[in-house]
Amino acid sequence: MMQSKRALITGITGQDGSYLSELLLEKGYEVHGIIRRTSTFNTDRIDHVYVDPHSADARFFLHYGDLTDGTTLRRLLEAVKPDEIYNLGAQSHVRVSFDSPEYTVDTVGMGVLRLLEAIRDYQQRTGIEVRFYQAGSSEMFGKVQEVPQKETTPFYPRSPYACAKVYGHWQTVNYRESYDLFACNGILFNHESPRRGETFVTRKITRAVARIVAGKQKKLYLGNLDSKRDWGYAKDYVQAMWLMLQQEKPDDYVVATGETYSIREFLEIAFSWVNLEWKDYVEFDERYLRPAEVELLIGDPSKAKAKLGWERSVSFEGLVKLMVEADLAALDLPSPNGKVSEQLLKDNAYIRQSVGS
Ligand code: NDP
Ligand code: GDR
Repeated sequence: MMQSKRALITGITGQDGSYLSELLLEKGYEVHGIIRRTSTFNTDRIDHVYVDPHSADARFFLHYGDLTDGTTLRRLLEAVKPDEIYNLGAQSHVRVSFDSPEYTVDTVGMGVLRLLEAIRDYQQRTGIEVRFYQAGSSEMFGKVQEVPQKETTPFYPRSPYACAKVYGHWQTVNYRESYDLFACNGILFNHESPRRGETFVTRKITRAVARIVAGKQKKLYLGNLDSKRDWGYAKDYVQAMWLMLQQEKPDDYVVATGETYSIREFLEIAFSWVNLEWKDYVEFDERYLRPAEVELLIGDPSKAKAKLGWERSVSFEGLVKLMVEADLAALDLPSPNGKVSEQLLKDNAYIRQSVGS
């Protein structure tokens, strides 16, 4: 019988980690994830795929570790012996990276180096190839140099987070070229879902819409409404990560929709889906402004389309509605068109738990 492939995922408890786990389990992988020890449970997004590791057919395993702790990363690599590593772990909030720059850079930048060093030693000693995916970001493009942004567009990072991602990007390229590692950078533009963290602007808006409808919230405080983002659906984007590691040669890819919209446009669609006018509810709070802002992101996904055969499956409007509906369903409110799809309820398993608590 063919041995199933083994994957090791950092950031498995995050939005992307949860969708990637589902995808790899569907494909027959044995999935190992690194989680951080926390005083309360932080596994809501993956509880539905968790099975007791004692059961004979268990293919999903969690291990304690941290990207700031290189010794543990090495030990886990030796113990798990993965075919593929997906490095999704990060302090991923851009605004927060201005408040905690050292920690952010240690996790987002140095964390990549720690993993690459561990892989390099492991591969040289055992001769076993470990394929590596680095979760790069459109934030690396930062201040506009070229539109749309593609793989060859120069980086101009505008936050501690983005600077650290640029560092991780170039170390990944450098280890590929220096030590012949199968290492890929995905340069992913914003991707959202019902499992998106509650403090990112899209989820903050869709969650507020549902709470306003439910009478649980009166106002929504936001910062800059003029910035524009290229927003896609997270479930589509984890497919691209996997595809990158299945190619003959390692390479770097932009993953994006090729469309851009402002926060205002997001607000417009989200509120009008429940027949509300966003201007009646949204207030400005300067606390949500950033010392330096990324004004415009729009990606060119043609390389990912041509080489990986990757395409998005959900439009911008479809994404906004899907997120609003999921947040309505989480509060047991009906969808404006009277029914909520089964897939949406499945995606909603996570937010049903977190919203009520
Ligand atoms: P999330 O913020 O939802 O998840 C981040 C994950 O990283 C969580 O599992 C978190 O664990 C974990 N983590 C945080 N700090 C550490 C640490 N020190 N050591 C180990 N793990 C840690 O992010 P997303 O799922 O949205 O994003 C996944 C990756 O893709 C990130 O690297 C992000 O920067 C990058 N990215 C995301 C984009 C997006 O639009 N979503 C776009 C481009 C790149 P815990 O649950 O314990 O906090
Ligand atoms: P971003 O996402 O910074 O693009 O990073 P976020 O949703 O935080 O901000 C998008 C834009 O919205 C503006 N904004 C606000 N943002 C937040 N979070 N909260 C607010 O109240 C608010 N008001 C306005 C921001 O100024 C910004 O212009 C995300 C993260 O997932 C990164 O990890 C990832 O690398 C990039 O996407 C691609």
